Amino acid sequence: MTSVSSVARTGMSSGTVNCDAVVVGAGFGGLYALHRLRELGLSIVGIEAAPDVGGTWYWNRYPGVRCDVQSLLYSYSWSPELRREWRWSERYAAQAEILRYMDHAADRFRLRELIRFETRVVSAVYGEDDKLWTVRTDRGEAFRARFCIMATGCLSVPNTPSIPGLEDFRGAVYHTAKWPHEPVDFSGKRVGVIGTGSSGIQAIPVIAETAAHLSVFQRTANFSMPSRNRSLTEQDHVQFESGFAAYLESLQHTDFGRVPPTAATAPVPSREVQWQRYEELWQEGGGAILYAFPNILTHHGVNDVACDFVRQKIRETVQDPETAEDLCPTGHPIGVKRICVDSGYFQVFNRPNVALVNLRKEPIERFTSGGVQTSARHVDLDALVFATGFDAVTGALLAMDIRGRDGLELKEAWAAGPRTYLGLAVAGFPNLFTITGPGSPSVIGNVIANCEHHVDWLVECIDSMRRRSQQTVEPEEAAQGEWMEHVADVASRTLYPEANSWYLGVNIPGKPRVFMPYVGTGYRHTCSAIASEGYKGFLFDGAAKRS
Ligand code: N01
Repeated sequence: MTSVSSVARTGMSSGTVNCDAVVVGAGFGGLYALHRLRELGLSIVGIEAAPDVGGTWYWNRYPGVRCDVQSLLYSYSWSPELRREWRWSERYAAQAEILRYMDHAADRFRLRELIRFETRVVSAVYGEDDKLWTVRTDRGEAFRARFCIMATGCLSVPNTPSIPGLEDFRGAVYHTAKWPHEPVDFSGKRVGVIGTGSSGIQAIPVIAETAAHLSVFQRTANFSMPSRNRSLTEQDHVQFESGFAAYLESLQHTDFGRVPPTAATAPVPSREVQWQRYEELWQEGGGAILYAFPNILTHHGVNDVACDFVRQKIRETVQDPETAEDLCPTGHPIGVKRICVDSGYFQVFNRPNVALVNLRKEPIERFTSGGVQTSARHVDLDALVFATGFDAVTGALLAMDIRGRDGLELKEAWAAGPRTYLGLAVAGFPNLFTITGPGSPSVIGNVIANCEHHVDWLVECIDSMRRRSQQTVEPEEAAQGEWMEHVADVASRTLYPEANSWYLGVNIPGKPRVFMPYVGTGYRHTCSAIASEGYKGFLFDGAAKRS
């Protein structure tokens, strides 16, 4: 394999740049992949569309944006130095602090020098003759690499729904996932926010503080728990550090965010026992209600009580009874859409300058030059905020023209929905790895821990190939098929498929309805076992049979 310095030599010259690996994306997964692959002695090029590192945290700068996983856990675990040097200030870090952390990590490990910024990958094509990928960018550059690592993120392609008349609207238009870098001043403005997922629920209370009037356009009422965000104390840091080894160990077999093996046989707790536990968790803050009982995401009876509990909290919080009812989620179990964690979301509807527009009662018909026309009335607006989410998990992968063996297009291979082995590799696409790909736990649980695991696994695989002088690796179709069946089977035994969530892709018109994340247990054990059994289900130096 090429040495690091040889890329630097060929590096910036015109024509094709040769390297061992291209890493697409400089978010948490991409940065760690660059670090590990360089440690392995590979020559690597990172390619990132944004002007700087951060991935989704670079783009999502909307008011109120912060992480809904506790900051001490939403951190890299692989570097003791980084852990010692960095002090999170709050229980749930705001976007600016997360970006500072990522900046620091990129500088600390000299990762920026490996990355081409403001460069977007347009295609990646596998060459049968030389067994190399040619990766082309929108700057006209081409990179020839043995390995192609897609660290393109699960939530990186914003979704703006097509609603007639948007071009007529004369006010300012924003999207939470493409927020301007300069401050946006809503004071004195009549603002409309469309969407009440995690982004909308975080943005709405903050926008309400300055806007003259805020209209919240809600299609589906959502479950949200209070964050009870607060400053972290020295004691918090000491306590976390003392439990860190145990935390790392727990990651190996954690059920965090997934359905534990005990779910099927777990007893159904009484309503009183459940209610008491939910009250404790409500007071504690955060999204831990999903782990309160092993069967909360598999058993309707248990889940229903949790839903009742949150609905009661909404009714207790929101003074206007009709608004409270409109804000009560009814059509889906709790937790099967990503649970929201908020700072004063339901309370905001008690403000005189905030109104809920229930789109189930009065759907949007069109935008006009001065606002939004629903089936019942015209809502006058000076500014419009889309908090309408993402083409999640597969959006960024399918936005590139990726072609594997025999010119097979990824779009074609995934026409009926994404297919991977372990969420890490795709049959017919040798040496292409996906970090947090569909079919992996990806966005379920702590995405940084998942990124680290995926990178560690693929780096070990590449290293083992190097030791064996193997040139290509790809999943066998049969192994991939079995894995995808397993992913679907596990999801079907839960309540997850009962909501029209982005986990299923249904928020994007025409996207196949396939449950994308793996919500089973033992994922890490499975990946390790497959590796230690000689990468069972993977084929080295040979073309996999395709059905
Ligand atoms: O997007 P969403 P998001 N007309 O898809 C509505 C992560 N995240 O950006 O539910 C009217 O959840 C849509 O309505 P419905 C987190 O994983 C993390 O909020 O489809 N409304 C919904 O209310 C999260 O899950 C953090 O009926 C329309 C909203 O828009 C993920 O990102 C912070 C519509 C979209 O909600 C996505 O969250 C923020 C239409 N035509 C986000 N189309 C952290 O804290 C869509 N909607 C880590």
